[in-house]
Amino acid sequence: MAIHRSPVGSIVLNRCTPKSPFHADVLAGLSMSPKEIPSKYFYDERGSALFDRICELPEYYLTRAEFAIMHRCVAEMAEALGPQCLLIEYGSGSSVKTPILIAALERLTGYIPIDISREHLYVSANALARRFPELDVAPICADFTEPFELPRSGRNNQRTVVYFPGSTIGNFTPEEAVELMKQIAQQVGPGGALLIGVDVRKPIEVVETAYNDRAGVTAAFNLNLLARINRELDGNFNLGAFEHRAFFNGDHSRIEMHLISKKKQVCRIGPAAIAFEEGENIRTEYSYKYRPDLFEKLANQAGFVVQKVWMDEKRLFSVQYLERVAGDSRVTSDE
Ligand code: AVI
Repeated sequence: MAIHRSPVGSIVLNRCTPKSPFHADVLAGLSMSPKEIPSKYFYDERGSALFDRICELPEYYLTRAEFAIMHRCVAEMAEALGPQCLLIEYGSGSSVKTPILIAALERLTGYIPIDISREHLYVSANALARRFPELDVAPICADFTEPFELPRSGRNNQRTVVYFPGSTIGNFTPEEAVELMKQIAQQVGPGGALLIGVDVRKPIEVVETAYNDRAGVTAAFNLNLLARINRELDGNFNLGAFEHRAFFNGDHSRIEMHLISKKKQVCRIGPAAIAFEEGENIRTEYSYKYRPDLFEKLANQAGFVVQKVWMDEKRLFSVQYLERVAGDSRVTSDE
């Protein structure tokens, strides 16, 4: 790559050939104005461990509310899914909610957890295989936002179901969420379904507190992105010169997480130099909070029909059961 200035003039790529998708995406994101880094890069080993800690924080209502729904409503979920499903889990991480579902499903034909973090994936897949010795567990280390191959299943599946808990769908823009659900619709095929965790719009104080915990774990999770760039991409970011900021953007119904430069500075990633003004931000995450009727519109655009919505008692979170519209021309093109 030739030496050049980016259109916004804040990054100089000096004979810098990206070594990996992470490297390419970071350089591309930091050459934009405003700067951004895709949130999927939070989840290296340390980031995944920090996320597990976030899930246990008193302020982070999402995990507890989703657990409560799973415990209370799993029998209804199992009835909706029916017997002999093949279960595919998107972004399985520590797979902590999955055993509740697996234990309730009748004659499950297989379980395919998919995650970007290899270590995390294999540890949790092994634990599940030990806990359910009869179950065929076939983990796939992949970025589920990119095309990936599913193993051929010789079993007699009645239905393929993608389980996508945790409200990770909220980390995509509504347009991206529709595209991702279209991909899922294609993967599950005719008669297939999606069981998905979706965070719900709620008073701003509750949601902002969840992303600004007192113990600073979310801040450490956010700053770990810069530490990861230092570790993996030969970066020299001074973590003390950036701060975590998270706020609710009501117009878009989303939490926005940013890293703010505390001063004017130039940081390096290998030979590339990235200039920051004081107060300049890097957007690191969106987390959309949906009114159920608005999420239903997205599901319909992707070729799904919402059959059932379960919520916790405080109506903080939802788990939704979506069935693929039979013969939907939007998702059947290459089947
Ligand atoms: C994984 N995802 C649903 C989390 C969320 O709440 O959007 C990631 C997270 N970011 C900060 N805290 C948790």
